[in-house]
Amino acid sequence: MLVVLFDPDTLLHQTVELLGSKLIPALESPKRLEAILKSLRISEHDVCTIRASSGDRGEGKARLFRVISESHHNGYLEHLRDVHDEWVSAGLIEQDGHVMPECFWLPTSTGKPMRPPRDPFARAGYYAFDMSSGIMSESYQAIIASANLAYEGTDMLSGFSVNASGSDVDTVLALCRPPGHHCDGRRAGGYCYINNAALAASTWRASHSDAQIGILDIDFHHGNGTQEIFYADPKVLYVSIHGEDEFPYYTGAEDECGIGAGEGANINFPLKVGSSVEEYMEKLEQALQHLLDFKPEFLIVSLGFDTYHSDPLGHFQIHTEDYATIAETIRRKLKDVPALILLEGGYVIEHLGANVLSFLKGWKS
Ligand code: SP5
Ligand code: ZN
Repeated sequence: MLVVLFDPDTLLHQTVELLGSKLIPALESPKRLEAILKSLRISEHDVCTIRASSGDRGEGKARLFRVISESHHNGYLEHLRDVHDEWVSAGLIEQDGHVMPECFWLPTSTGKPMRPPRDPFARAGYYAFDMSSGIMSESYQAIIASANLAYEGTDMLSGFSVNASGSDVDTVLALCRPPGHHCDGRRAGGYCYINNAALAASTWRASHSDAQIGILDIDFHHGNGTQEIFYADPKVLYVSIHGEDEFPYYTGAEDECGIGAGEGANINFPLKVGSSVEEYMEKLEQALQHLLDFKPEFLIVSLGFDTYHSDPLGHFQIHTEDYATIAETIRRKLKDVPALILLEGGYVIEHLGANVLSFLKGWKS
């Protein structure tokens, strides 16, 4: 059985970004989820609504934060929670303003370790790597709601959760926003603040120690954050298909294979801008074979719809019906593995709903 998870608090985050050289409303907007929800409702798909902000304020929440802390620095998490208020108190912005970084941390020859500046203005660039990760008054609430969907979804799949409707749940689609795969645990970027895939892997491990976990990243962009977090980890296989030399520009090459014990457990498939669905499917088959050989007991899919042909941030020739083929191919290859599907990017709002429905149709066929 497939469950779709949603938290209304994820709609609260709505910020700005510097795209090219223009400051605009971020393309990663609440309208994306609203469009997906509308299509799911019309098609009479059940959507299970859960809230991170209500109900369990005790042990459950503490456990969520404990698991987030495994892959995210405490100073970074405190920054996400506090920096907007700090900017308002310092008179840098009004309550409805946005925290944006000015200057980023650079590696130097001084030998000095990275240390967060106390000044909240300077700190914004210490905990970010680009200018598409603004922070507004309700960002943190949405970020935690998004992360909680990954966390609860994983629990459902491991038969752990009080929310589980039964042990026959083998797939969860978590309608996460903001997305996660660009966050490396100490920097926001590419619209991402908490790495939901890393959080899901940690959650699974809490009840299945030593588990082999597979991550398939099919957002148009390379998941630099997920790669970074698991780069030395032999138990997590990260496989990504993404636009070659596209954002985030400095990662995603074929020769990035993991390090130390993790060598071989990171596989990148950069694909030329403008690639056809046939070229895409060829890479997908290869990616899936690697995952199958790894024998994961839990599969995380970082699913982006910015591979869509007319996406403003992606450049592959993929159409709505192709998402059914992609999903069916994944499912056929890894059929008995419980799967958590996490929403990452995808910015053509008018077609997002249809693309999600197409993917779900293929997955269930
Ligand atoms: C989750 C996700 O899909 N994040 C992607 C964020 C991409 N943001 C930067 C895109 C830059 C596109 N190139 C602009 C060139 C302007 N001349
Ligand atoms: Zn993307």
